Amino acid sequence: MQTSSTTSSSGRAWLAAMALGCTLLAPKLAAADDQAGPRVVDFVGDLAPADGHPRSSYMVIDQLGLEAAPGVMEHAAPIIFYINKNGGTYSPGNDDARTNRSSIVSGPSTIAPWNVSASGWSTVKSCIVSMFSRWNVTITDVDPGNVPHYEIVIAGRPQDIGMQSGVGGVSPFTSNCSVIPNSIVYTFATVYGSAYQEICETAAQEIAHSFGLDHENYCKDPMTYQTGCGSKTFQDYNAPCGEYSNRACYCNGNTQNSVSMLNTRLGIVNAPPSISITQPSNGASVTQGFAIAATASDSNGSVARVELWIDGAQVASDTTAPYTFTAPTLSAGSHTVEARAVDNGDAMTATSITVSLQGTPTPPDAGVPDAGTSPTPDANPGTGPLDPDAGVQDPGAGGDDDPGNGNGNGGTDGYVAGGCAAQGGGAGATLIGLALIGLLRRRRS
Ligand SMILES: [Ca+2]
Ligand SMILES: [Ca+2]
Ligand SMILES: [Ca+2]
Ligand SMILES: [Zn+2]
Repeated sequence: MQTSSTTSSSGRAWLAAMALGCTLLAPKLAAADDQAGPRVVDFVGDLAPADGHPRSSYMVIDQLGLEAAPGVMEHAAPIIFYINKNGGTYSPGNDDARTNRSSIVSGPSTIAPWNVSASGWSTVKSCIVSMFSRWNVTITDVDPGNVPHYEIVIAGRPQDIGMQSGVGGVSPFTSNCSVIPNSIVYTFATVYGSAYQEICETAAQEIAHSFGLDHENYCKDPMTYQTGCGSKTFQDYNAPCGEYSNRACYCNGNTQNSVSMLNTRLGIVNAPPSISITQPSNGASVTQGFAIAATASDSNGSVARVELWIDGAQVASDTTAPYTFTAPTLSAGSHTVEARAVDNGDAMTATSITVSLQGTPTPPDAGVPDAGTSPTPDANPGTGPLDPDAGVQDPGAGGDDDPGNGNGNGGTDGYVAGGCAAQGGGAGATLIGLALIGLLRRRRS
C-alpha cells in the first residue's frame, strides 16, 4: 500500500486527524487490496465539518494498471465534461465515465436522479459553463456515450456511495497530482438543495481534483473550504494550499495557482480581443487628415497591435495604447474606416465605420509660392506642383492666386473634382513647381 511522502508535517498531522473520521474507508481499502482495482491511499477532506457546512473531499487513489496521465496534455479537440443530473449505477474500478467505473465506490452504487427544476438546472449549468469558459472544455448535460469524457454526477446523497452525510462531494486524486482520464466525480446535490451556486462551485472543485488540483486556503477560489466571500471563480493567484489553515500542497511547494494549472491541463481558449473606434463617430463628416482613435482590450491575454484599414487596405499599425492614427490623404466622399485588434494569440477582431470626407480637395498647386504679381503665399498649404492651367482661379476653398491668363475654362478645372488626392506631391513635385515659376518669371521679364 503506497502512502504519500509529500505532505508537510502540518499537513500530515491534519490528514491524520482526518483519518480518525475516515474509518468507513477502511473496509474499502481492504476490499481494494483483494481486487485488481484502484486503491485508496489517502483521504483529504472533512467528513463532519464543525460549522455544519458540507465540504467536498478527494480520495488519493492509485489507478492500478494504468500509467499516470501527464500533467500537461495536448488537446486538439475540447475536453468534454458531462454534467449528469440523472444519476446512474457505478461499479468499482479504474475511473471510466464511458462504462460507469468509479474508483470512489466500493460496490455497485446507485444514485437517483436529481429532481431539480428546469430553471434551477439551467442556473447550475450556466454557472459551470462560465466557470470553465476560458479553457478548452465543452460542457454538456447529454451523456456523450462511448467517447472520452469526464463525468460530474450532480445528484444524490453521500450515503449513496457509502460516505457520511457531511460530505458535499468527492473526486479521485492521484498521489502525483496528475490527470485521471475519464474520471467520475460526485457533487451530492441533495446536501445543498437549491443552493445552486454552491453546487456549481463544488462541481468545479471536484472535477479540478481529477486534474490534480489541491484545496486552497483562499476564499475566492472554488478550490477552497472557506465560505462567506461571495461567488467563487478560479483565481490567477498563488494561493496557499490547505483547508482551514495553510499547509504544504500535496505535490509541489506551498502554493497553487489554479488558473495556471488548468491552463496547462485543460488548454486555453484564446478569447479574441475587443475593439471599438472612439473617434470619429460612424457616419461623421470629416476633413482631410482627420484623427482616428480606437480602444482595444483582451480578456485573457494582451493586445499585440491595432491596425488601421481604409477602404479594405491596411494603412497603419499601432502596437501601444492609446491607439491613434491620422488618416492619409483621401478623396472627397465616403470611406470605410476599419480598426482591427490582434491579440498575443493572433486572434483578431475588426470593427468599422463609414465617414464622409467633406469639401474641396487640396488644389494641386497648394503650398507653392505664387508666381506672378501676387506676393501672397498660397493659403492652402500642400505639396503639389503648379496646376497645368496655372492662372485660372480654382473655385475651391484653397484658392489659386496665380495671375490669370484667361484660358477660359471658367474654373471647372479638373482638379476640383478630385484626383489630386492620389498625387504624391512631395519634395520632387515642389521642385518642379519652383522650376515652372522660374520659367514664368523669365517670360515676363
Ligand atoms: Ca457515464
Ligand atoms: Ca485573447
Ligand atoms: Ca499608440
Ligand atoms: Zn475537495
